Amino acid sequence: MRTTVGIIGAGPAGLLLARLLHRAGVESVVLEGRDRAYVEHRQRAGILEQGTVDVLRAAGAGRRMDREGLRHDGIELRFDRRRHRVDLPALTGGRSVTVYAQTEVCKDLIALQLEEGGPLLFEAEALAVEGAEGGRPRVPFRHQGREDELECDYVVGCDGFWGVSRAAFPAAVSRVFERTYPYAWLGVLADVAPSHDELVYARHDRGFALLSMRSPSVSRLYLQVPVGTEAGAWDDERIWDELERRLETDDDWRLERGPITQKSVTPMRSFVHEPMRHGRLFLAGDAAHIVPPTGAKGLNLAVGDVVTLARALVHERSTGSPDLLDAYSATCLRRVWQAERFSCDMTALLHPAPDAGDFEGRLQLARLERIATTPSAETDLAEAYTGFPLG
Ligand code: RFL
Ligand code: PHB
Repeated sequence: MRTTVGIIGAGPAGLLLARLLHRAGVESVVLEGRDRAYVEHRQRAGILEQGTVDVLRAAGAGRRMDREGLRHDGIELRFDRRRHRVDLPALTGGRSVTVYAQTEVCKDLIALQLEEGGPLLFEAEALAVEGAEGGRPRVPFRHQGREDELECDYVVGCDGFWGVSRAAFPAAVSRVFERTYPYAWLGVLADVAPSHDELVYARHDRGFALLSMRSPSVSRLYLQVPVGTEAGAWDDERIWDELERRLETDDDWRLERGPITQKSVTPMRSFVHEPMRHGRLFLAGDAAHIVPPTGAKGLNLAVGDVVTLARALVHERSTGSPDLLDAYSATCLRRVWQAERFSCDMTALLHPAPDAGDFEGRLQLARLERIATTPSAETDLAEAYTGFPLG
């Protein structure tokens, strides 16, 4: 098989890149190791920045998002049994975020790709990336049990944190920056209307809690839990009791309970691989960087990468100039490190570490108090949360 751009991975990064290239008349082939149902139902992100919404709409992938997505003009910070609303548009010159699940973004992009775009092969596992340094790179892959090879002008590794693309960078050019956290998130999906109409980020001595949603009738909730926790170790009643404790306020706010339909545990990690390009191989999305989910940045960063890359590839093909491709890694990394900084800060602000003492707890409360009472501190949070420009 031959194509112009070989894309490994059909998560949001790979699917959106294929869509953007198709709209610009550039051929691509997407290889996805898993089957379609798996990719469409993997529970992950829920928050789209304004810039991400604009990109999806401009790519012709915004019809259902515009109908079913929920625009949110605020988030709530909860601490010390108090509530503070951060008014996003008021602090950012009108920017907001949209609740529309990653599963739905992927479903929309897959449907469009299969209808209008180039080949998208499911159960096609890339085994390696070869020859990225010169000539035409190749991707050997196994498709439904048969071995094959994809030859391309460029390969883009959109294969997430556990993919094979990053390993094709020689050790001498790779630099990895990493932090792990001494806690994880237990995430649940529940068939109950969200107990608040905006997201609630709660800091509590017992641990962080987050109230989010998937639709007006489905809640998405998270609890900070110790590393190594098994989702099955928490029965539903214990989960609701713990959420209630951590989210409790002094006013008459109440947490509604309902049937829990899914539980999973997510480890927390910060990770950046530099550079994001080697020869004719490019990395995009989680293949190049991971943020802890507290800042809701992972999916939005993946979108930023592929918008930058699509623009650069199209520029190279229409003008012959490699300038934008040469700048790809540095351009993305500037935005990536801002998101890493914000995601780390939000995580440290809201999660008591297992070995933290009362002093650290008081510091977290002082930081939250500062955000709640100081417009410059609150604006800093609102600007980062709604997103850095795609530039
Ligand atoms: P993905 O989504 O991991 O997709 C990679 C794809 O590559 C495939 N693959 C291969 N295919 C072929 N051959 C191989 N050898 C392959 N190896 C892997 C995989 O099957 C998969 O389909 O990466 P991508 O596209 O870069 O997208 C990144 C996002 O998925 C991720 O950053 C977000 O989900 C992070 N995230 C959030 N981001 C946000 O912007 N807002 C949020 O609110 C948010 N919440 C979250 C999150 C991530 C979470 N978890 C589970 C880590 C909440 C959670 C709990
Ligand atoms: C989610 O709805 O899954 C979600 C929302 C906000 C976050 C992380 C996850 O910061």
